[in-house]
Amino acid sequence: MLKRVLVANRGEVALRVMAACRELDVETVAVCSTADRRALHAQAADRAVCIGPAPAERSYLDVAAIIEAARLSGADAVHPGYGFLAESADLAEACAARGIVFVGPPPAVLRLFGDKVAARAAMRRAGLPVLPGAEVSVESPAAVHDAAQSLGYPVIVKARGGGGGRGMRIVPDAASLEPAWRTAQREAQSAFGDSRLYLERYLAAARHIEFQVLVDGAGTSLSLGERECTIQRRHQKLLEESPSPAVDEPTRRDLGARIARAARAVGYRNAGTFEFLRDEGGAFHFIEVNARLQVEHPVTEMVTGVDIVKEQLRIAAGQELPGGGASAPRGHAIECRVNAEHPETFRPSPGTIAAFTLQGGTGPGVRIDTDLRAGGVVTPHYDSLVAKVVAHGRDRGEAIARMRRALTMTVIAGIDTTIPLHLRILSDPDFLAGRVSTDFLERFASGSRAAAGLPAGRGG
Ligand code: MV4
Repeated sequence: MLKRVLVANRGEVALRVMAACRELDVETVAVCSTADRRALHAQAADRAVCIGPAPAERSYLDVAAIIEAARLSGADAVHPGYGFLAESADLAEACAARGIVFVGPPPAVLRLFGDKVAARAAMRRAGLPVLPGAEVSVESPAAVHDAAQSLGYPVIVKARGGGGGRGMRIVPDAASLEPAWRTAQREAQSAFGDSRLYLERYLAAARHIEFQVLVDGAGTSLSLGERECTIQRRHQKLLEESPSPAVDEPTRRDLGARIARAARAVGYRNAGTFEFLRDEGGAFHFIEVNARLQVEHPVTEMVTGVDIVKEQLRIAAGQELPGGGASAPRGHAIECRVNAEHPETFRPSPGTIAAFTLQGGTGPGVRIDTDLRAGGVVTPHYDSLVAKVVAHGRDRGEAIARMRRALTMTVIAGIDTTIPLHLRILSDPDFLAGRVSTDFLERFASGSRAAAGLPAGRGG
């Protein structure tokens, strides 16, 4: 096994990785910025190294600082969590050059899936049904128009070096193409340092469904089924569940096996998520790969019983997965992301936690992953996710009932959180019937804004 793992992250995910390390008797090293000296993750590790000032570019995103902290602390592995450097081929390469194990895919795989156009081409060659799109980054306006025309409107413009929905622009018609293209190009340049774009046909009323897979160093894979992640606001997921109400067991087995084959074909190792859109006719279309642990991994853990982070560490240490290939879901799990945000306007709400209770976790089937504590501070410097409440039940109805119990019995005072929004979603008739599509929150939020006397349209 690994001896000492440096956790190159903060917040709840840093604690989650440390929990897996403790179970495996692996020592932990935290890194923190000066803004996080008193953060729980820095105190929960066997030791902590301060790696720079509050801005993430100078701390959690600084590859050289992470490598130096690993060297200083004698860590033999780095787990990047999610976000920050989780999909950084540069970090994975820097680790390899120092003989440090990177807990994630090899650098070449990170580079492949970091380029969304190359990823689409590779996955089509590997036999996955890829959403129709323009595979080449088009330079001239005329060529862009031609590509969009042949795909058929509406189309969507995405950043080739992006992912996760940042820098995306929906284009309803030819007249909107050029302004959308220019805006997306600017956004992509500032967000990813890469202004290259690509086009896809836009699926308006789809469901966002992603498949979790593990692959060990010998190429043995384990398919862990899917997560339904359709309820998103501005491409930030709010609530996820597993299994998806829109996937039956034959589809799960078939797609899971094809994804595992495609992953092996490109030398994939460790944990990965393959994102698909399911259209109204029930067809699945590949869109991208997340080559990392994901925020919503707990719903998969709840229904499969597999500890994904422990498996990541085992795989990184050269251990093999058990055979069997796939794991069918047991019951149903839902995750609500609790963000330090106003539940109607989504304005960030940093501050000091005046009170915090975990009584929502009383009773079976509930898991709360969080770095909150009474007296703790939510800083404005980083992502606003402060807790994940996950509920498991024998079926979707029981999972929903347990989630409502858990959210009602969880008190977070001193900051605004998205808990009230979750409670409303959990009693929405469409949600209860499993009738969700990508326009769910737009419709839902505009209704609730009207009810709250706020103008319709963009929040914030
Ligand atoms: C799309 C799409 C429709 N058509 N791509 C959002 C996150 C990113 N990983 C992929 N996303 C989408 N890509 C095509 N070609 C719909 C989404 C999408 C979405 C879009 C608008 C509002 C809510 C959404 C929720 C999930 C997915």
